[in-house]
Amino acid sequence: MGYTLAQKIIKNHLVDGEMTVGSEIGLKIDQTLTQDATGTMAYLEFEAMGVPRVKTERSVAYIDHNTLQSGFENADDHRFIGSVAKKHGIYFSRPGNGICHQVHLERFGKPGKTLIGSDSHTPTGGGIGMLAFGAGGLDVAVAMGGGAYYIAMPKMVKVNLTGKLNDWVAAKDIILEVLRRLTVKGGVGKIIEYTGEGVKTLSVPQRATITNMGAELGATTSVFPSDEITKEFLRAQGRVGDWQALSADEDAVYDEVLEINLSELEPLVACPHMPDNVKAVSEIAGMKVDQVCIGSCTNSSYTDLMTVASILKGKTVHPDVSLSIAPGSKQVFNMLAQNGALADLIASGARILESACGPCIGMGQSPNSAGISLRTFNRNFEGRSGTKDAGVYLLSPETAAVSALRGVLTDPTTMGEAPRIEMPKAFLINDNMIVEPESEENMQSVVVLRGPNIKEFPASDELAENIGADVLLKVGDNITTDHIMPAGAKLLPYRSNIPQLSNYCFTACDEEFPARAKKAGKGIIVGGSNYGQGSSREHAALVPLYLGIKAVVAKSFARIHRANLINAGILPLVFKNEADYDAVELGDSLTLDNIRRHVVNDEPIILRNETRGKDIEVTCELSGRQKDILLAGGLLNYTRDKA
Ligand code: MIC
Ligand code: SF4
Repeated sequence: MGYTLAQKIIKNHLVDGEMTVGSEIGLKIDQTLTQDATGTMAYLEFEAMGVPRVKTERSVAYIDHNTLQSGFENADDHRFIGSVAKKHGIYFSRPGNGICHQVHLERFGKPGKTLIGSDSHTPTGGGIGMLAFGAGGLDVAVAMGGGAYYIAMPKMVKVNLTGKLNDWVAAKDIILEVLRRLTVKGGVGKIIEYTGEGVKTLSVPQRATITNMGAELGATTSVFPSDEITKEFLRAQGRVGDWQALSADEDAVYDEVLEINLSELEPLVACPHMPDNVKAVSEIAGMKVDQVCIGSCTNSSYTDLMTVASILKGKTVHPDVSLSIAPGSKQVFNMLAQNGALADLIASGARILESACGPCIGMGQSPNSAGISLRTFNRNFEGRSGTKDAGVYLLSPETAAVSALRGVLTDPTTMGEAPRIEMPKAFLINDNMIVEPESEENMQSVVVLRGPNIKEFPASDELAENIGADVLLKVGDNITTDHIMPAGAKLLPYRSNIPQLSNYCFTACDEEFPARAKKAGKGIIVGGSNYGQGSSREHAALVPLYLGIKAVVAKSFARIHRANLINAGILPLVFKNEADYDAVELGDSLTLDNIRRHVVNDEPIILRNETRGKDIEVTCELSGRQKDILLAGGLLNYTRDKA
């Protein structure tokens, strides 16, 4: 029996466990990346581990999220990350160089290698045949120190692409179609592999759009084969030596197959407030638009922005629309400047932003009250844009650009001839914004620069024998980490200041939660299904830890967040019968007895609702390693104990 592409890469990197679906496997990690919003914490954790120099083939620290710098905090964090990187053997991509995933694809990613990044969209690397995962900062710190990365061996899903995209239909429409069919929890525990004749019609940036947004399926990761198209992309990046051919075996066996005929797709749009709330653009065309934002790690490549420039050329953005454009990298930005396309964008009235995440994470450009914002991004969770009552729609650069001109959501297929943009034979290569680390001999001389905004990492205790605590919050299905620990321009500067962040935990759902938690000193959270979807931010676990949360009981968890809870020493418990979700209410007193013993021996766990006199069965499926981490009170304690 042959292997799928992902199974081949896993097999080459397996250092622990067996490749049976659901069981825990440890993977050797070749490359890591961090961004600044999760990076400060990751590097504090790396320092706490006491490893002098990273042991990976390549580790890169990017600055792309917190670039607004409305106070000293972000600039201090950039300096901290820059100096820590220099000292410990990490390449440093300076602010202005671009969004981590775009730059990593251009300059560092290699087919067949493993990559983990402290950002949920790290699977973008699957566009050039890498096996790339989003992870919490602690997992990235451990990988930098040479430790394995642990996941549950995923199921394999094949998406068989046939046909060819019609004019005006984009890669974004392919992944929106997958989201429409599988939903935001349809990818949990699965790797999505793209195969079939249709793959040959897609460029690397198009493939990367698709693997990037596989994060919204909850998938472990997504991957494309590495073929001649990959080779030409790497050649154009001056890195053809990094190429190798990779594909699944003919007789590979998949757990699930999805057929998509590219010729049958039409422009699609994800409506508020979930990426899987997908409709055809033609269904809701004509809706008045207030804002259009083009960019983000999903759609800010050279070809994306050249397409936009050719649509806008010689025209003016509709008077009622604010259009912002953020190129994904300095390479893209510079190429647009050199070939004149930037002049076309400026002339049309577009507001050009620096190469960074920007509006995608609420760093500026929040829409007006109840505003309708069309974005080429990957997430449209309620409030993420910074305007709570805004309606954010996710769509392709093509649909975004034509709608910006018309002032209403417009089906681009009604616009006549589509622009044709060729992939460049050679990209503009200038790595002057990537700082190399200090040599091993001189690394001791580097002084790490810490600002006053960096506060202690919250301490966690060993898992208690008995837990008694009240339900401090009860929430519904599909709670995102943006609900748990909101981001945006006001809060992102405090990513290294957990005490300050704690005042905003869950305020998107319940303004009173932080005060209630501080008063109680300890508590339990009750959630629905797919709890913790979205971002990889470990702050969504560290802040609850700081607030005394001992356990989260939910119908099901998203992968990265569940791992972050375990890493923080918080119990992720699952209702054995989903209906028991209704048997606990806000304020109920709950007890868990002999929990250490039950966890160690895989015994049934009873959650007793003292208020209602009801016993509820919950489960906590853990690998041996995860048990040890929880017993120790988190991954940091566990790693220290082991050392
Ligand atoms: C996001 O898109 O939500 C982020 C901001 O990039 C996060 C990381 C973070 O919260 O810092 C992610 O996707 O992991
Ligand atoms: Fe940045 Fe947005 Fe991509 Fe997250 S999804 S890495 S905030 S561009």
